[in-house]
Amino acid sequence: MGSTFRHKHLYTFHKFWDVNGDGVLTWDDFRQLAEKYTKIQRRGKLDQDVYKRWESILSKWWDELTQHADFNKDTVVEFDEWLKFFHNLGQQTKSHKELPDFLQTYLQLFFFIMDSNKDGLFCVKDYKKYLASHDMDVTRAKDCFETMINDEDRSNGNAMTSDRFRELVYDFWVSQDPSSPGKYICGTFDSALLQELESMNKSKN
Ligand SMILES: [Ca+2]
Ligand SMILES: [Ca+2]
Ligand SMILES: [Ca+2]
Repeated sequence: MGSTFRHKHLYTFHKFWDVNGDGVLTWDDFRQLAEKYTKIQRRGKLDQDVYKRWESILSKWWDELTQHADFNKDTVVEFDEWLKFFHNLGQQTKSHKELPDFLQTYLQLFFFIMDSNKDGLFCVKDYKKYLASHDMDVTRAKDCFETMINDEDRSNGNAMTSDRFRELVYDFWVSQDPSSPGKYICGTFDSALLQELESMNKSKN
């Protein structure tokens, strides 16, 4: 199911959540995400009260994700289930405003993290910092960023508002079009190796 294009870019996103790197999503990944967000919020410290709050948020996200994406009900979200989940979202929703709650909350947090200088806009400098911190090809940053901006972004000094950013991530998640405007929003994904992706896509059953 789906094209190589979708495999590649949804794999990029899958890696964000597959924190323990075993190729599937489980509660352990979400628990580690709670730790990661605690450290971001507390500047490196694993403050227990803050962690408990994140753990409770992430536990809701995990419940919602498994409800929508764990098709064979084994409490593991395999990569092929992940592809099917986004395929279904593309058919059932028209915009980011119709996404399940946990993805809407995630988009707010994602924008907050991406906007590294916290001026409320996502610009090419923020994009470069993000690519560098994820070991992605920074040399293509300017070109890739330019393919994503529209007239509204140009009137904001070539930068995206939170709403525009969410629109593009939504497009990235659900579009079947290889030249869709949001395809580079999570990075210069097309430097990844196809073989690596194909091995990810094998069912773990
Ligand atoms: Ca995992
Ligand atoms: Ca499953
Ligand atoms: Ca910014």
